[in-house]
Amino acid sequence: IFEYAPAPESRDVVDLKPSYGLFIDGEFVDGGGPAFKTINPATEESLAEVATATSDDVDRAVQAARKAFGVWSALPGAERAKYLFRIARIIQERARELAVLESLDNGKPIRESRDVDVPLVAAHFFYYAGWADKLAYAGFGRGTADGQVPRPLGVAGQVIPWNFPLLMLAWKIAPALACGNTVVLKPAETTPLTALLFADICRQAELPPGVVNIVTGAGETGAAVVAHPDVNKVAFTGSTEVGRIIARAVAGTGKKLTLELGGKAANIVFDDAAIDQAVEGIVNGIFFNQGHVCCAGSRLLVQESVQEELLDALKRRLGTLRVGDPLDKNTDIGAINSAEQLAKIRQLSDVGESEGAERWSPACELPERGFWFPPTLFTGVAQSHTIAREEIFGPVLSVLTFRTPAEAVEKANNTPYGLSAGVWTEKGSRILWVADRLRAGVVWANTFNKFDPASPFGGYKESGYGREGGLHGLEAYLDV
Ligand code: TXE
Repeated sequence: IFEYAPAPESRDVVDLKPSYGLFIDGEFVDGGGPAFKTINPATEESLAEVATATSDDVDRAVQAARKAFGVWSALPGAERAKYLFRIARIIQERARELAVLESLDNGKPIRESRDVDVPLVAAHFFYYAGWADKLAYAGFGRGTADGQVPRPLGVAGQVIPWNFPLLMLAWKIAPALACGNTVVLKPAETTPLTALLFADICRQAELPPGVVNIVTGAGETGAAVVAHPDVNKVAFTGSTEVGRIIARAVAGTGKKLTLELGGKAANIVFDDAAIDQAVEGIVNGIFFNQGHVCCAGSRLLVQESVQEELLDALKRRLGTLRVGDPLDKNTDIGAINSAEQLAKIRQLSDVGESEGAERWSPACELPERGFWFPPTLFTGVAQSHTIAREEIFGPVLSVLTFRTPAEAVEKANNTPYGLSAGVWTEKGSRILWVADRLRAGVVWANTFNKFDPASPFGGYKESGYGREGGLHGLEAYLDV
């Protein structure tokens, strides 16, 4: 009687339309560019046609946001909070619809979109709703008594990637609105659908028109948002390469900029770690969301004396991972988001082999149609190997070893990135010693990929600058 019979989550909960427009000034409107298809990466079927915003469309969206800024920024914080709380509640009410649509468009397992992405999205709106009426007294100025007043920046242009379409939207939109800014957001071209569903939620919440505008399209649309002279703040999450282009485009314009770029995080396992627990953390670190995670623990640094034991346990665990239908509640690893990303993962894995690392995957059957990649381990990886240096952004783990804590820190920091890291040890003093020396924006101890809206997130070095989340996340959207 305790048998668990998983049923695929039904796509019927989603009311998919054949085509979607842009969301400007509270209305869905046509785009001037050619419509593009967004596909289900698990089946390669087209889900819908989506409009491309031209620079004229982006201009309309920015003008709508500019007009709305006057109204929105003048509202008392408590009034803005009401809208954000309302949005958070509607996200909870429509959680199933959001989770299924996210899994359809992105390929991630429903267990993740349902239990991680969507709850965190709601949590971000609740969290920043709570800040909206407290800014003046929270260190952003102490009201008018001493002349310090926190001010919103104006129109925020936000460009986000495809790996956490809804969550990245929440990280960007919730703090911006709490501070009194208005927004023009461009979702990634392979995952535009949940941003458009979010636009519908804004309408349902009766958010004043123009406060949130969603423009869909590819890189050109994103570039038009970034370049628009009436945009006061740019927030970008995506590749380091595009981050550089945006930093150049914004240089000298007076626009504020935050960048959240790539990563190559080390997950460091010491010989006194609880091995079973570390194995779970390693699996979560690199196979969560198919490894499409900027803070993924893509380099395993294991102390030499426990390497064999750990790798044996890890391989046994990888043998239990289920790869397949993202809507099946039993699935651990879903589809790779696009043909391009799959080609990149394949290419870098081939380079790993040709440079001399040893490749291993458990026996697993992959569906015929769609974009799939098995969980993959590379052992015998040297620091000079491409797969130890470049972000693969897929379910591929590179294993390196170390002997001393100092060597672990040296290797962990030997990367142009600095977004996150993990440490596994039973010694509290060692956690502090290592964490103090790691050049990473987040260090997890005996856990990995833990997120909390109250906790700032962001990188060192080529992983970008600025922080999102928590009190620090508000700084990006305020002047004092
Ligand atoms: O990223 P892009 P891609 C890494 C990851 C991945 C690689 C390439 O390694 O394999 O980047 O992914 C918009 N001006 N990350 O090509 O191009 C684009 O339309 C303004 C890490 O998908 O950076 C999309 O909305 N915008 C990352 C967004 O930028 C432009 C998450 C991101 O796409 C633009 C994603 C331009 N010139 C990929 N060109 C992370 N940090 O989590 C493109 N865009």
